[in-house]
Amino acid sequence: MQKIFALLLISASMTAFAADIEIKLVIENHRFQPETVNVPTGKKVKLVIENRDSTPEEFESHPLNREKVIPGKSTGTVYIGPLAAGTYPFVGEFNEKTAKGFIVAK
Ligand SMILES: [Cu+2]
Repeated sequence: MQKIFALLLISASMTAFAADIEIKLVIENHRFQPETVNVPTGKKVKLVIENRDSTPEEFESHPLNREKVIPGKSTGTVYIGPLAAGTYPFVGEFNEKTAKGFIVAK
């Protein structure tokens, strides 16, 4: 039991140092806010995505090779980068018509 707790502490502190910057996104009414997310090139970025809708959403980006289901009324974390300069689209796969945006690295 104590061993597990120690491992949890270690992984928690590693996570804290894993990203250079943290950016918050909100999902509301099946849309992302903001829809354009500017990030610096060459940095690890932690996206903290709060889903305020009551239904689940899946953050999905093929160019970033990321996919994460965020249940309704909860928050999920997605790590991206370091990125080269460019525009990387993402969608909410469960509501693709409205939930979409871009990560812009520059
Ligand atoms: Cu998917």
